[in-house]
Amino acid sequence: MSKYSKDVIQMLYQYQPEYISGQFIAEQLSISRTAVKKVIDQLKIEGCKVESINHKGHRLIQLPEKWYSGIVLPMIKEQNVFEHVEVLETTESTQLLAKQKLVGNNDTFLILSDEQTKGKGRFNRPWSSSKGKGLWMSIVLRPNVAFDMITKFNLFMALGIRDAIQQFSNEQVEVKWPNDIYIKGQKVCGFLTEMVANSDGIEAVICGIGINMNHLPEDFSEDLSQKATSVRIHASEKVNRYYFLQALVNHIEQRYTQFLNTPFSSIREEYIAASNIWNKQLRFTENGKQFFGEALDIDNSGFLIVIDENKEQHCLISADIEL
Ligand code: BT5
Repeated sequence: MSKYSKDVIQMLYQYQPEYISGQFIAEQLSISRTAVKKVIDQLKIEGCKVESINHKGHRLIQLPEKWYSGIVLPMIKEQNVFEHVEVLETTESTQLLAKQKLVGNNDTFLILSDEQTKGKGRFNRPWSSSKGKGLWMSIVLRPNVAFDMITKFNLFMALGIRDAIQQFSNEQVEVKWPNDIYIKGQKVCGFLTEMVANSDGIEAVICGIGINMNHLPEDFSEDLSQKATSVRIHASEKVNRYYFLQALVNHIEQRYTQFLNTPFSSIREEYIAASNIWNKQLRFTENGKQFFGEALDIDNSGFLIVIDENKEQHCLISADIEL
């Protein structure tokens, strides 16, 4: 990728649907018109829909499929949640990178990668993050709250992610307490929340979100094919990842504000209604121990109340649940 492609695509994005001349781009970036033409030709080869008309100039007629930081940055900056954004073609894990990048500063930021080579779920389980198909990202926020608020944060994020997916899905999108989002019994998204805290409270919350976006059933590996789904499978058409990202950041911002200002009890009913764990026999794994039971309720603190086969009640803060 040319070192100017970020700037050129950013200008095309910011001026769309207007045309901008090669001369104007060249002047703004202090490069030659030939250099501008080269960059635009390259963007077209990469699949960007840029229309070029003599004496009018160039315009972006459709948001591309590929991630370009020149588009993600201005799009996300409009929403005021993150101070900076990093867009990568590939990385081991955005979560790992976010944890490295939060040290020594107090910034809020978002890291997005087109592919992860070592994506991780909870308890270090692998998270499949193939190139070009999904939304693999980590966000770092700095809520000025006590560290036991992390559970509550997770619950609000679940609804934010659910809201965004619901905007694109024709089927009902459900939350599987505490960390998964499902459509029709299959996992469309997994997320995890980690934190850095000291005795004064939380220094940073790192939330890693993995959403299967444009996968078709055959794109999943054999072990995932029965249990995973994508937004595309339940949407009317292929999902443009930029529009989805914009919606997601918007919903995250709303739920984050709600998290900072209201107790969990204010969304408890909504959370319960969005959950897919009621009235079924479930297998729970908590701290390595397994038992079968039924979920009864989620209390005002966000704990899951469960009754096991021996009629004993459990109050769970986190667990693995198999439907
Ligand atoms: C999660 O873990 O569901 C949290 C996943 C978080 C992934 C994001 S992507 C961006 C950021 N960077 C990272 O490295 N991670 C975060 P858990 O509840 O442990 O679920 C993991 C299990 O889900 C695996 O054991 C598989 O069975 C299944 N799985 C793996 N990849 C999947 C996929 N793409 N779609 C659906 N299920 C998947």
